[in-house]
Amino acid sequence: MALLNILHYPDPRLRNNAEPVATVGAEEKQLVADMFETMYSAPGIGLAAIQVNVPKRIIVIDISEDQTQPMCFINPQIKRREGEEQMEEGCLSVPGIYEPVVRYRSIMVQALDRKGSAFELEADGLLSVCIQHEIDHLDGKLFVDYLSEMKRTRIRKKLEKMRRQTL
Ligand code: GNR
Ligand code: NI
Repeated sequence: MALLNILHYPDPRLRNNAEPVATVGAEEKQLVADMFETMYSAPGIGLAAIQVNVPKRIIVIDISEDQTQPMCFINPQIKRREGEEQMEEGCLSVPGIYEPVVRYRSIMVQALDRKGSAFELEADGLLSVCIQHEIDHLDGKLFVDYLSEMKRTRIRKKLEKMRRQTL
C-alpha cells in the first residue's frame, strides 16, 4: 500500500484526458488499493486516478461516514441522467474551496468494479454528485470550471500563492 501525491489546481496535468482501462490487471488493482488509502487519508469521499497523475479511467468513492462503503468505478459511463440539483462541492485538488455547482439529480451509471466485472448503479444525492464530479476529472474537468471566470481566477491566485509559500 502507498499514499499517492495529489495534484493541485492549476497543475496542467489535471487537464489530461484519461484513457479507458483495457484489462483490470494486477497493476490496476494495486492502483485502486493505493487510491483508497490516499482518499481515506486525505480525507475525501472520492478520488479519480488523474488526480494522482495516472491518466486511466479509474475512480474510487466512499460517501459513508465510517469508511465502510468503498466503491470503485472503472471506465464509468453515464447511461441516464435526470433532473437538476445544486450542491456545495469541494475537491482534493482545489483544497479549502467550497462552492455550489448544479448537476444532474439522478443518474444511471455503468462501469467495471475493482475485479473487472460489469455493474450498473442508480444514484442520487451526494453519490450522484460525487460520481459526476469524478467523471469530470477523467475528462480533464474541475468543479471550478462551472464557476464564473472571476471566481476561478481568484481561486487560482489563492492556490498559487499557497503553493509559493510552501515551496
Ligand atoms: O472529498 C470530496 N468531497 C466532495 C464534496 C462535494 C462534492 C464532491 C466531492 S469530491 C471530493 C474529493 C475529490 O476531489 N474528488 O475528486
Ligand atoms: Ni475532485
